[in-house]
Amino acid sequence: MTKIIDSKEWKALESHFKSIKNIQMREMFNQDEERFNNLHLKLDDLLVDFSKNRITQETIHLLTDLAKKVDLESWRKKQFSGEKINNTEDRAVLHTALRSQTNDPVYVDGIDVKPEIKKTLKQIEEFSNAINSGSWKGFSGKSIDTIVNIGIGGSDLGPAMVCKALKPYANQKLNIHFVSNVDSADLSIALSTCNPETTLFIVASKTFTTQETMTNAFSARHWLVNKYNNEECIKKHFVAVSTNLEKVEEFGIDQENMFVFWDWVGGRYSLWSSIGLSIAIYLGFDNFKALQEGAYEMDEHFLNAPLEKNIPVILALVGIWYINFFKFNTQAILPYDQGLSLLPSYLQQADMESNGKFIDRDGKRVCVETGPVIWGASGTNGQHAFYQLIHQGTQFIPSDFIMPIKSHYDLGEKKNLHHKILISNLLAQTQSLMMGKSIDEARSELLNSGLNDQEIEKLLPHKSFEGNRPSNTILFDELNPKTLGKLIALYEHKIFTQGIVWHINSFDQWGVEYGKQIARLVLPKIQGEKTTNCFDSSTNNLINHIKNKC
Ligand code: G6Q
Repeated sequence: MTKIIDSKEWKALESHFKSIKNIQMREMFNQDEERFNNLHLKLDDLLVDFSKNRITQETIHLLTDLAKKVDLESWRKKQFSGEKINNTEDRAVLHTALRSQTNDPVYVDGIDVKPEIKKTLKQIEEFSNAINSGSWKGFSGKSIDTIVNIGIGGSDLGPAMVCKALKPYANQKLNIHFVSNVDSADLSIALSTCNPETTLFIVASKTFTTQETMTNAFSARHWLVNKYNNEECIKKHFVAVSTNLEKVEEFGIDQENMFVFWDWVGGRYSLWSSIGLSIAIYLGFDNFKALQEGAYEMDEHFLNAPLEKNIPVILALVGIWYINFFKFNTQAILPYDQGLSLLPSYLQQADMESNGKFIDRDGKRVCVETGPVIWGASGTNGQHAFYQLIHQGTQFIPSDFIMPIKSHYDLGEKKNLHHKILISNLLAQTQSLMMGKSIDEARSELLNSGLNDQEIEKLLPHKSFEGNRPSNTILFDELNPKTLGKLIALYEHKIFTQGIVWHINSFDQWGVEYGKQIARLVLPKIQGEKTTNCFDSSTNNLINHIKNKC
């Protein structure tokens, strides 16, 4: 296969890059009144403005040519139809089938997966209804008022993010905790507010072997059994979400309290599966369904919209433009919504675990940069912390600003004041990052503030901003389940598209597996009596130092 960098599409982008790399966005806006109109897209209540990027319409044409060159459209079909595109694990990638709103069959190894999905959804519906109605009773006959989801990575981040984001839709009588860290502080703090008679533990683990999750699950079980002095209590207070029936039974959870999913659901794409049980309970099954419906609408858009008008494709290609041509290898996620404060870490996993790869689908070293470093925090907190570097640092950081137009909350004397302040901050940031402040503008500002010439000259370099700092703005009417579903699916497809352009498998995670493997090598040495000398001298000495202190 020809390397992507040798293709005529890549070369066309390289020469286009040379011609526009120094152009200021503010000039492009001055010269083209239609810039916003031409460089934004809408899908229902979602508006994505990508006009504040260092691109022209020509850039978009050339980038979509690149997407055609790598055959994005047929890869997209392969994914949705159940082909085993996760080639290193020989698995299909079908989180999209989990939220499909049609009865059209999807086959894996000749078997339609839809009936099993439907059956499991029914089980989730019945169970979440039973918890919410109070008909599910704990061992002492009391209803459940607290959910503790024990899981890590893909079995934690998605449900935790969604439950926090959609708290206004939750059953306000339910408390929910997400315990992921093997640090005993995490589980201990959660348990300190739990009543064993009214707490339900969801052990969420695809493999049911993950060290952190299983350690927490066994400790939670020990805590519960200690209170009741009767192992029978497990049946009423523990359920499992997993693909590993044998391990679930070994733990002592009844098969009928197990919610299955399948190897074709990747951990970081699993919130749509039984891993979303905590979501379905906390927000109610109808809201879980609405989340799925929203994602399905984005799936349909991704599958059917032409590449130039396709929101996930455009965001992916603009990302490629920065990573591979400008060499800006980082991306900030900046939600202006407190509920979405976990979105940066959720997307950090989704993107970095999917596209943090230097080996391509054919086992060869990639010839271009791949996944960027993803990070961020909710606005306006970030403004008072790291935005300095975004404005004036030596690195350029393409940033996604994300915000609902209406808030679920209102406070204070003046209606919607908080939210209007939030909105104005977002717009002020994206505008000033793009525009910057020229030396002349800074000078006249300093003059107006009454400084003398000497003081002005001293401050001028510090008070001017070169601007031209790129951002996308993603707005929606309000943060509801459907819209959140759309937003998550948008990023999933963005990640997929970039993976196709880079010719990597976005659906394996050998680095995570490696971490799981090496953790098991060190533990026995920490627990053992003898001095360790089987690793490098740094690791040996650190282990021995720790052992001396224990
Ligand atoms: C996600 C990764 C990883 C995984 C966790 C938990 O795509 O595979 O983050 O979700 O390691 O794994 P288990 O669900 O098997 O416990």
